Amino acid sequence: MTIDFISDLHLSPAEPASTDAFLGYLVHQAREADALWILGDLFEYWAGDDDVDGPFNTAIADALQAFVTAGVPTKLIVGNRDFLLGEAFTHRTGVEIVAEPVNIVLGEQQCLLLHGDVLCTDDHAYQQFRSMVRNPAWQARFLAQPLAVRHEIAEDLRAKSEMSKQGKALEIMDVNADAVAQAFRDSSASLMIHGHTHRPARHALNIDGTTCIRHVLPDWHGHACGLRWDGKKLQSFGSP
Ligand code: LP5
Ligand code: MN
Repeated sequence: MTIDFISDLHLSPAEPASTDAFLGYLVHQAREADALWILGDLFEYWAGDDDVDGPFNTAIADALQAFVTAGVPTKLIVGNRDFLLGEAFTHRTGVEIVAEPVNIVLGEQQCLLLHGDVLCTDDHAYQQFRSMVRNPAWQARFLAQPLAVRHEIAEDLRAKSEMSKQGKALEIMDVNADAVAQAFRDSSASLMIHGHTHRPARHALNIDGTTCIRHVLPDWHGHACGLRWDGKKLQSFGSP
């Protein structure tokens, strides 16, 4: 059983290299897998499922639909950029959206999958922002606006985010050790895979006397990369 895990592609018309890498990955390397997990931030941002057939998104949706139809089941956990992906996207592409955290079995081990932003509990401003935009009433009000307006708001939020990150210490934008330990305890998993922080690594941790491994996925920046489970072990692919 071969399973690929990818995240943080941040696909957008402004980054054609990542789009090309993703389209190429879906017709070549990913076809060797028996399943694909996308752990959030597939898109730079997602303004709502009614944008799935917009000029840029059509190519991505078509490629995903062809990939799933070719026989590779694909599941997705939403990220902080594309949390508005929903049922219509699933209907269009065949990609199943699953609520985080997800427990899967890899070999003999339980493995916890998540985007990773919930672990960044020291970033109080972000967690407050997250609670606001994950509120269904807030989302309904946002989605009731015309698509062009939503694009403007999303672009504005991206700019605000970039600005606000400049004023934050790097440590607060990483995961909090206690939040990681608690996630391991709550799930009984000994493996964890997440993205979001853009700090690809393999961290070995002692949680209550058990060695637990936290894998952090890389972001794409124009080339396909992630982790592959080959039936026995997890290995990075595509990282420079
Ligand atoms: O994304 P990234 O890597 O730059 O930084 C994240 C956190 N930022 C975000 C914001 C996203 O980048 C923008 C999301 C676009 C989604 C568009 C679709 C739908 C929008 C509305 C849906 C209901 O997630 C950043 C973290 C960083 O990760 C590291 O973990 O620090 O957090 C922030 O920058 C948040 C700020 O600290 C606080 C919020 C500033 C903006 C407040 C404006 C609120 C008004 C909203 C009006 C629409
Ligand atoms: Mn993210």
